[in-house]
Amino acid sequence: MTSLSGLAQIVDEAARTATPIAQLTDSLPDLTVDDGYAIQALSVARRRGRGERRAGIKMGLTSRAKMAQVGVSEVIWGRLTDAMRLTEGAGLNRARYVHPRVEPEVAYILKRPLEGEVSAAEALAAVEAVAPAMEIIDSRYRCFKFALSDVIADNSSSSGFYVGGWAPAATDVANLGILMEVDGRPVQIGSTAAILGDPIRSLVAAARLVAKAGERLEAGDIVLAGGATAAYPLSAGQFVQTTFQSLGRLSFNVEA
Ligand code: OOG
Ligand code: MG
Repeated sequence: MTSLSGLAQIVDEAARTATPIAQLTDSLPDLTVDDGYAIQALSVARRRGRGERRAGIKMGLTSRAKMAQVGVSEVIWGRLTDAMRLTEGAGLNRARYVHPRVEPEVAYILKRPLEGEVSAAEALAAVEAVAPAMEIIDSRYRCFKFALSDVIADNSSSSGFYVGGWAPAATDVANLGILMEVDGRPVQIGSTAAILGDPIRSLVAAARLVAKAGERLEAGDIVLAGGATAAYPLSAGQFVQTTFQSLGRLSFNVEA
């Protein structure tokens, strides 16, 4: 059997070179969720070896819309690096991705570490600020199709993220309207409440899941709470804008 580090090299190279690959479970149907997280950790270690720094974590499949879109119903997580952070106004380079999609999210930034079983109040007390965000997901698997252990191994499809202006941690983000538009046309309408009923629950889940891997959330970490709506496919030439009630608006152009 191919070693976990061999599999980490496969998913990392696919991401680095924007080359689609077969699902790992096609040839390794017994690949477990734990294997998936081990591959993810090894593949992100390769990124660190190339100089990328920890930026935080992303939660995935925290809304029904997202679970239904990809046919996987488990909350998952992945690792964010500084190289994945995109600057508003800088545009998204389509050529760097296999088949990118965008989804509206909420971002938290922490002022204190969080670890293991915490309450929503404890999670909130560790938050420095909250912001509107958009995640660019890009499964490296052909046709964006995967099983649970595949997507986890592929760093839960994470590939980029935009964060808007930070608002005080006390801002109520439990149920804010979201409108995502492409070229002035609404493509997704939703609410932050779609994220586990309240995005703070995603932060609670993040602390628990990351602890299972023997790690913790650190001060300075950004935590993306997960897509509030289904993701929308991107192509060159589009202008994407998302408006979040109370939190504001963020946008980018997709460049060829
Ligand atoms: C998996 C990643 C899910 C989210 O916000 O739910 C995710 C995928 O949809 O490819 O990022
Ligand atoms: Mg996401």
